[in-house]
Amino acid sequence: MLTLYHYDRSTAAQRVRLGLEEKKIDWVSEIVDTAMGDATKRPDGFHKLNPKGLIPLLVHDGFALPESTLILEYLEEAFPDHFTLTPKSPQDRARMRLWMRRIEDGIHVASRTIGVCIVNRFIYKEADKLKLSEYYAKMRDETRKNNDQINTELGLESPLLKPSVIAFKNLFKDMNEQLSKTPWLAGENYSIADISLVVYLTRMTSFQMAPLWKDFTYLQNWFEKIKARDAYKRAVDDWGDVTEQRRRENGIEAYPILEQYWHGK
Ligand SMILES: N[C@@H](CCC(=O)N[C@@H](CS)C(=O)NCC(=O)O)C(=O)O
Repeated sequence: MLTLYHYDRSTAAQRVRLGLEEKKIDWVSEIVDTAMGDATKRPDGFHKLNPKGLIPLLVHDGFALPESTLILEYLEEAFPDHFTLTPKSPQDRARMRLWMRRIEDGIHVASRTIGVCIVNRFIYKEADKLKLSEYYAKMRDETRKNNDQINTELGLESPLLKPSVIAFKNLFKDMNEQLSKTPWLAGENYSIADISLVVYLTRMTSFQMAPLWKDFTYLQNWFEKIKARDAYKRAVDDWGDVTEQRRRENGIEAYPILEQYWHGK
């Protein structure tokens, strides 16, 4: 029995759903969506399973595991007879892990900054004030809390936004270069590295930022190839994104500033 606590548009949840769908593992869905600034959406005892209070959280036969990239690695090891998403050669495996390391080395935080500056700040401003202060009181990660507060207050003027946009420019450029040499990020095989990073293409595209990487043709072809997979449809498209319209509209408005930041101006 395998349960995933998650919600529709979370990039970290999309990544785990992609792994589950590619591997064709049966799973049960439990929605925990606190992202509108409402901590009451967590079921009782959730913090015992994941002290950070974040999703995704996997519970497999009573074993609770947070952290999306670790969940993907766990699924590889716990379900060895299913479709494999880990290459065989030690070099490709190391390259796969290097790509996944980028997420924890700043990309996930940069993605949150961009999201809060463009969309979540408006959601928080409309949220129930009492609920929002409870939400922040329960947020364990002080850096996340500080960043959220700066980004909510300053939006497109936040000093954290430009470095976040540049972090994506560097990531996408590096991915494009790798993909000019090999069909997948780790090498010859589709792996959890591709799954782990494709969700940021989905997210940044939802802000209508794609013209910024129009010259990264290898990256674009790779994205199209993954989007055409059945698993992507089931893991990403079918779950949708309740904030899709806001992402599109606010993204279009923010574009001129994002473009300046992208070019280091
Ligand atoms: N490092 C964690 C990050 C998890 C994370 O940031 N989860 C976000 C969604 S992408 C979340 O739970 N958001 C709820 C909230 O912000 O209230 C992972 O990879 O699983």
